[in-house]
Amino acid sequence: MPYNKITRRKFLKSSAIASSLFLAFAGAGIPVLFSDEPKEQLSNFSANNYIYTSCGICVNKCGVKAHVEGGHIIRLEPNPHFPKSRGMVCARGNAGARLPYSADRLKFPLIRVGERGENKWRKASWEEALQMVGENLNKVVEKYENRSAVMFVSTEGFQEEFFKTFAEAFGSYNLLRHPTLCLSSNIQGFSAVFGNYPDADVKNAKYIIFTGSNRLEALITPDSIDLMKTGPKKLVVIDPRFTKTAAKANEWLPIKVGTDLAFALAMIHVLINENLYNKQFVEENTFGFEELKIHIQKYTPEWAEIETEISADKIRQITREFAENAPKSVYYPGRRSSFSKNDAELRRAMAMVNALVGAYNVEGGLVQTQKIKLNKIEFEPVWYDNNADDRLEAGKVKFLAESSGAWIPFRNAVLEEKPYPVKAMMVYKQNPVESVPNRKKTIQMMKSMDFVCVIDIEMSDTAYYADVILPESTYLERWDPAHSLSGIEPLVTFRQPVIQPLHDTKSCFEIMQGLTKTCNLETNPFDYTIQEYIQKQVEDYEGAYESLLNKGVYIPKNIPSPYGNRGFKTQTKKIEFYSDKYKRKGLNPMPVYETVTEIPEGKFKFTVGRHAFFTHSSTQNMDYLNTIMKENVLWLNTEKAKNLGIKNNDLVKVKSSVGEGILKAFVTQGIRTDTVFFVHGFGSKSKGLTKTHGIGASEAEILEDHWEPISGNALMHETLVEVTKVRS
Ligand SMILES: Nc1nc2c(c(=O)[nH]1)N[C@H]1C(S)=C(S)[C@@H](COP(=O)(O)OP(=O)(O)OC[C@H]3O[C@@H](n4cnc5c(=O)[nH]c(N)nc54)[C@H](O)[C@@H]3O)O[C@H]1N2
Ligand SMILES: Nc1nc2c(c(=O)[nH]1)N[C@H]1C(S)=C(S)[C@@H](COP(=O)(O)OP(=O)(O)OC[C@H]3O[C@@H](n4cnc5c(=O)[nH]c(N)nc54)[C@H](O)[C@@H]3O)O[C@H]1N2
Ligand code: SF4
Ligand SMILES: [Mo]
Repeated sequence: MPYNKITRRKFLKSSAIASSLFLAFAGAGIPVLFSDEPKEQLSNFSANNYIYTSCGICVNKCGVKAHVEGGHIIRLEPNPHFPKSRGMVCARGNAGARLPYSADRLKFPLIRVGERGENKWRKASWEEALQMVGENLNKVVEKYENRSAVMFVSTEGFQEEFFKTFAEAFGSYNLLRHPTLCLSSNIQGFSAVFGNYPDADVKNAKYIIFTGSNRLEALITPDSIDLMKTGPKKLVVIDPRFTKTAAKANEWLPIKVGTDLAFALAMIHVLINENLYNKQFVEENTFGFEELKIHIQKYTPEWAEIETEISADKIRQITREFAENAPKSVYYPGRRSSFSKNDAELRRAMAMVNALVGAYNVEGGLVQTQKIKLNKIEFEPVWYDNNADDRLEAGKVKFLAESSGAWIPFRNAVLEEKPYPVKAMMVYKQNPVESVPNRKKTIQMMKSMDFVCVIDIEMSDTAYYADVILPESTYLERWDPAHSLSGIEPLVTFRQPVIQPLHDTKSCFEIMQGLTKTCNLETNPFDYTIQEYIQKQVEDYEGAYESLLNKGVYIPKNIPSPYGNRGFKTQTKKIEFYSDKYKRKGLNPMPVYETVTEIPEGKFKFTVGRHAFFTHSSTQNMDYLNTIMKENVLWLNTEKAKNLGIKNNDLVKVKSSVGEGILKAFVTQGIRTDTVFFVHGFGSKSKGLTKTHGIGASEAEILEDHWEPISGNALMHETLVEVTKVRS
């Protein structure tokens, strides 16, 4: 067999950290997994009724102070010691207080008894469930003689590192994470130019352009709060939809979907041709300016007007204002960039606009983030006979992030069973049935597996198609490792339980300890308690562990100023307007615009996006949040609605080439005539999500599975749909 057979094993010498640690904890032994003993005493619990931890409802991980009375959560309040969230807990963060008490939680392990997706389960003990997972994973490895026949699926989260460690110890290369559904092309584009993916100094910027960034609904801390509290002198929002951020902007430019690269290239044209760029900065810090100057000549504002439907005069005006306010002006990098086919190149062009005016590593510009380094407990990995080229989708993506994978080409390769079969799936805290475009294909992929295990807190649409479901304790019931949050103001956070687990659930850490045993792994990477792990992580910083326990955060003294040139990690050690690296990969060394496909009469571009009450597909079923919004609705332009005979609240069908959904219409002037939109996370398949099952429509059902080959990112705004009235 050509792929990673368990033939050759090589033991790496563990690093100095690892050996000293293994010595230090040699006496601790493997924690007893299946005892009936109560879990560890909750720290700080008896001392007072406030416990510091961090929110687990979205990627921001805001600091919270849990008010607990008699073992019951009263409220989650903002942690005043936590600068990143600026003293804020959002609606979702507040509603988190109800999460442990949700009736729809997974309360004990479940084993499937009917067909996949038939919703027939039986209750199992942890011993039985973990045993079953171990046996099945080993069976798949034996049958296909390939450890990578098991795929590991997870999204960022504190405990995710234990899941990834387990995957590594297990010996599979096929880890699939969220970035190619989210921001891969953003990271790729900005890093190609700067050598890193910077943050925007929103607090100090005077002029900000948001292009497809909805910061007042798609919350990113501290940006969203800084935008509300201080705000720039001028805010320009480019979005086909009148979002809450657009409502707060000085100008809203409803751009034609997928054409932002034309806008950015025209800005570069104006900056260079009108001599508005920062000559000294460009001379000292950049590479390829002369090539860019020639390359950009064809991209005039008049040309961009035809593509974007934003007037040439407006593009000139915005560019001049941008230059006037520089270097305190920001063409905001944004976060999700799984948009349209030009996206990876758009992000390069946006980086170049910022670079041309010298808005880099200066107050009010883009700033290279800092990160506080934490220790890890290393383990001695068994190196199986495989290598990174054995990733299933290897060779298909030009800049594949091997540790995150690329979802859509990976799924295609599983379905084709090429170059080798992948026949088991372990999922942690990700919901690919709803978060990967083309739901039918994901379900088909899951049905093609010999074995599927999902670790979740509720019966997600992905858990619904599993063989074994392992329930995790919620973020308020468990210890989570320390986590270093990078940014202009970096810090370290963690989680400690604020209440005892309410049901027969375990943390991912405990589950991975259990699977290490039941899979008979050659190595045990979890030979410590979680508190020992956290202490090890922060041991280089005096008082850090105590600070985490007592304040929920640790910030070292003497963090250097974020401003000032710190060099560029590019090939030329300069900001690259021209990329030799791209050229060598057969790509364009400078961004080239590809015209978007026309939208035929009777069709619309389907777009996706955030809502302030919801996190992706995971909070729509939550108490409080579901009360505020019970279903999703289709944003449809007033004029078009009239032509189609559709009125507000009429039931409409949205249909693409891969699927359809039925939901109510929201007739509005706040969206372009050629574009429609609805909020993600409704129309669930799972009957275990009692508030969203069959309510509203699912985006994943309608989205076609387009992707781009530079970063492997999914393209969620390349689907055309038809809208028809079902009934009034
Ligand atoms: N259609 C559509 N697809 C999208 C997007 C979109 O807007 N529309 N957005 C894209 C983006 S930007 C991203 S980042 C991805 C995100 O996509 P995912 O990473 O899949 O995130 P969620 O949809 O929030 O699903 C998270 C899952 O984790 C579970 N969960 C929550 N807390 C815990 C916990 O403590 N432990 C465990 N074990 N499980 C937990 C939830 O119940 C849920 O099933 O989606 C992408 N896909
Ligand atoms: N409340 C809340 N906040 C969140 C999250 C959440 O789930 N809920 N998720 C977090 C995560 S993981 C992410 S990735 C971020 C996402 O943060 P953002 O990327 O800011 O938000 P999105 O809502 O995904 O998409 C942004 C906007 O792009 C617009 N758009 C669509 N097509 C185009 C186009 O062609 N051009 C332009 N200019 N605009 C277009 C959409 O109408 C939408 O308003 O949010 C983060 N914050
Ligand atoms: S933005 Fe809201 S949901 Fe996200 S971590 Fe902060 S409080 Fe929690
Ligand atoms: Mo995301």
